[in-house]
Parts: sequence; C-alpha cells; structure tokens
Amino acid sequence: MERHEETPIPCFSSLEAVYGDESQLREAKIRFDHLKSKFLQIFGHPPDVFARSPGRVNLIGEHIDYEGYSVLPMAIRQDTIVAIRKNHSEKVLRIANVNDKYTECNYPVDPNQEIDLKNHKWGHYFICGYKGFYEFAKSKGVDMGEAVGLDVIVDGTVPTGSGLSSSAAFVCSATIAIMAAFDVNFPKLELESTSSVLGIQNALLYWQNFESVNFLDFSGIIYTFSWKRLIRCYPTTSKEIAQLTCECERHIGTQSGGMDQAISVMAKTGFAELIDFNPIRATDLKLPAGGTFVIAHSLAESQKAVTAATNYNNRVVECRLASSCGEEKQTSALHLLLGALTKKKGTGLQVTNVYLLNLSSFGGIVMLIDSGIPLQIVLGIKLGMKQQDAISNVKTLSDVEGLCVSFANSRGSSDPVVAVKELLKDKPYTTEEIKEIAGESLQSIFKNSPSSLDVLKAAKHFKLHHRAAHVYSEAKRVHAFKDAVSSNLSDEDKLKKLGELMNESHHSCSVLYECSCPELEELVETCRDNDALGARLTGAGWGGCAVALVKEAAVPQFILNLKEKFYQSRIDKGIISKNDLGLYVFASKPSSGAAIFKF
Ligand code: NG1
Ligand code: MG
Repeated sequence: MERHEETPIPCFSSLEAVYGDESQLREAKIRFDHLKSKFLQIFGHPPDVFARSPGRVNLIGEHIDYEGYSVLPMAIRQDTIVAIRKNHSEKVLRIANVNDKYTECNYPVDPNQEIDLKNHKWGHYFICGYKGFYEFAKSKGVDMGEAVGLDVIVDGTVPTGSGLSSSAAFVCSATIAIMAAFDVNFPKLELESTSSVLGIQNALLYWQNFESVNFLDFSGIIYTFSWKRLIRCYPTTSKEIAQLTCECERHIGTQSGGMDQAISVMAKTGFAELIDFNPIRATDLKLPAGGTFVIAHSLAESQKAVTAATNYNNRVVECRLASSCGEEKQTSALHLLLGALTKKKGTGLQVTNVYLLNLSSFGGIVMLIDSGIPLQIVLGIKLGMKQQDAISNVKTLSDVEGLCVSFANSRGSSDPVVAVKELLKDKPYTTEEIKEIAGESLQSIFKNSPSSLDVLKAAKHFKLHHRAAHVYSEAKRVHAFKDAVSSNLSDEDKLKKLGELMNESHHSCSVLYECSCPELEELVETCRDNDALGARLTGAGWGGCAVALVKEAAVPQFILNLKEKFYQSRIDKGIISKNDLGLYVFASKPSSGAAIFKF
C-alpha cells in the first residue's frame, strides 16, 4: 500500500494520462474541443487553461468523515472540467456552462463577497473555490494585487444530487483552474536546522505561517528555528489542495467532512483510497480481482445545499452534541463525559483528578483521568494548546472514543458503542434536556455557527444514541473492509466479506442514521435480490445512488435485471427516458484524480 498525499498536483497533464481507455479518451477529446469552441463563441478568446476533477463513489464509511474517521471511496470517470481565462478588461466573474440548463451566472470580482445561500445558484460552487483560493493566498502571505475578471465555462458529467459528489468535482476543478489561471507560486518553507525534530518544526512553521518558532525539546533546551529562505513552489501538493478545497466547499453552507475533495484531488487510476483525516492522508488500496462496483441511481434527487438544515447539517450537529454537547463551550465535551462517568450510579468509577501532559512529538497530549479505582484514559488532542483550549476543542465522536472505550473496558468490552448504549438514552433528547446537561442553551452553544443555528430552528429533538452508535460502528467497518482487502483470504472470500460489510453499513445508515429513503431501500433490495454480493446507499443519502458489489462476470446480467426490475416501471411512468438509462446505472472502475491541461 502506498501513501501519496505529497504528490504534486500534476501541472499540465496529458489527456492520455488522465483519460485511461480509448473510449474515454475519444469522449474527452470531443468535450475539450467543444469547450474550446464554445469559449471562443461566448468570450471571443480561447481559454488560458483547463482543470478537471472527478466525482467519486464511497464504498464504505458514510457520515463519519466529519467525525474524524477514515473513509474508503474511489474516483469515478465522470468529472467536471473548468475552462478559464483571466479578463483584464471586464471586472466580473462570468461563469457559463456547456449545458443550457445552467444559465450564465455573473458575480463581482470581490473575493470577500458573501455567497447568497438563501438563493441557491449553480455558480455559487465556483465562488466557493474563488473565495477559498484568495483566503489560501492570503494565508501564504501572497499579495494577489487588484482582482481581475474571469471568463469561465464549465462542463460536468457527474450526475447532480446523486451522492457522487458533483459538488466536490466542481469545487475542486474550479479551485485548481483558478490557481492555474493566476499561476501563483506559493512559498514553501525550508529550514536552517537539520535537527531530528525538524519534521515537527517544519509542520509548525508551515501550519502557523510563523517566521520563526521556539521549540522546547524534551530535555528543556529551547531551540529557535527560522526560515532559511523562501523557495517558490508551484504546483502545491495534493494534500494541501485537498484540505483547501474542503474548506472552499464549506462556503456553500454544508459542514463537509473532506472525503469528497480528498478523493477527487488525490485519486489514482486503478485504486480505491483509504482516506484518513487530521491530517489528510490517502493510502492506495487495490481491490480484489473478480469484483466490480455497479452504481445505480434511485432517481430521488438529494439537493444537499438546499436541505442542509434538516438533513446533512442536522446530523453533523447531532454528532457534535453526542460527543461534546457544544462546539464553542469552554469545558464542553470532557466535562459532560466526566459528568456522565462520575454521576452514573453503580459504575464504580470516581474521577478525582484530570491531568494534561504534553508528551509526544506527534501532538499527542495524554490525559490521565485518575479515579478512585485504577482508570487511565488516553485521548489524543492537538499539540501546544492550553488545557482549556484543548478541552473545548473536543468536538467529534473520534475525540471521545478513548473515553468511551475505557468505559467499555470496565464492562469487559472494547466497543465504544457499549458506552453509547449506557450513557446516552435510547429516546431522542429534547432541546431542554440537552440544555440541562450542558448548562447552556443550544443557541448559545452554537452561536458562532449560522448553519448550525438553522439546524436548531428546524429540529425539535436529537437522536444522539442512534447517531453515535452508527458513527462508531461504521468507523470499525471501514477498517474491517481495508483489513479484508489486504488479508490472506482468497479473492472470492474477500469479495464476500466486503459485500457483507457493505450490507451492514447500509443497515446502519438506514436504521440508525436515517439517511435513506424509500427509493433507495427498494433499489438496494433489488440489487441484493439479483445476486449483488452487497449493496448500500452511497454519499450523504436521502436520495441519490446505491453502490453494489457484483461478480465481474455477472455484471451485464445484473444491469439488465436492474433495468427490468427497477427502472422499467419508471420509464413507463415517463420519469426517465430509456435512452438515458446508461446515465443512471453503470459499472465503475477506480479512475484518476484532478489534473490541469493547457493546449
Ligand atoms: P455527498 O452527498 O456526496 O456530497 C456528503 C459529504 C461528505 C460525506 C458524505 C457522507 C459534502 C461536500 N460531502 O457527500 O463529506 O460526509 O456526505 O458520508 O458535504
Ligand atoms: Mg456534494
């Protein structure tokens, strides 16, 4: 398995390197030619440069990226291409589309403009990339000078609202196209010292953008490191772009976890990727031979940017409440959990002291909770924070997993779900109940997060127990999936195991996370009835696609069966046209990630 998060974003790839097989290449050439001539027709000039980024299918690990857990997606061949040119004579961002369904959107060139979230427009996703690019440049100390106009045309083939990340494909291709159009060199740091702790200095300097940093080593000696020189660095690395584009997409109002942008930027032909977070990492995973992933659309569209308050962001808020009862609250997570641990009658635990020890170079701060009986709880949190900051920074379920596991240990288990079952009641929590536990109103806890406040307006109760049980169990399934892939099992047994895990994942999404819908349930059922080894919803859910693992030799028949048993009735009702079926159900191979072209 190979890690490749440091790979530079390919500067000026060839079409051959990106669009692997012959039919893809032919199709791509037609699209690029069309884009070029349309650009000339609309703007009177050819584009300066093109960028493309693919959609993705998530094989397993749903709704856990924003809780800090690893996920396992692969890129699909469908992508978004952005053609772009700087326009010095008109101070406007003109964003057109090859598809007439999307009418031209115009925006001011001001990088600090607010996106009108109440009035959703397709062009908003470009502005996500635009704002994010300027923020990134500022964070690197690059002066972009006076803003200029941009002429842009977009060509996307990832079906929208389908759980295949058309949004990330657009945001990533837009951000990379903007970067390429401005052709900015970002400074990269090089350090004077060659100490064994150089890695940490580098990370700190890079991350904090400090000019110099003092570092206290374990023997108490203070070292001062400063920049040796600035070297110009373009392109930047894929890991950095993955992080940046994740932040870009949050401008649309969804509290994204980062999976979609990471895979869209870092994908490699022929591999699924295990994506880890904090920091983002991608590990190549070769899937077992003899199996194919078939993607099938439920035909229910899920418009996440529009339904965020009741669906996606609602779940993000519920998870946050389950883990910490608040994001801005000073003493939130830990105190809540400690409270639960100490107050809980009959647990035999008595917490008397909390110590924070800054221990390791990995940013691990080890927390010992000293109880009346021997109890040690270890929780990893970021390096260098003050105790209060560290405590208030415990926001996600992964942050409190250590505590949950320790609690489970006292019950003879290592499963964090055991703690969830005992500490969080099965029935939904009302707003008042959470206020009582947290000692603060939800409005006050989330006062700095407008999209979370929208969630609170729409929600009456919060299913903390169910959501947390999904997250912890799904996180385990991702690792079981990866372990099965790299195990000594035969390919056939591997595929069987992967299918089972996918089925379990779907059940958890459907029952515990409640992000399925009747159409997806019917589709997943139909896949399983027609010999899929496993099938599940993919992406955020509430509509969109399912992914099924099917034996390679059985794929043509499987697709025919789906057409007959799921799609025919929809064709008869006029919901889709028979000629478009290929857009709604297709086999998919792991494809390549983002790229830049200049012809
Ligand atoms: P989709 O529905 O494909 O956009 C969303 C999130 C992911 C992840 C999944 C659920 C965004 C941009 N993407 O994907 O980060 O949380 O849901 O696993 O919000
Ligand atoms: Mg999306």
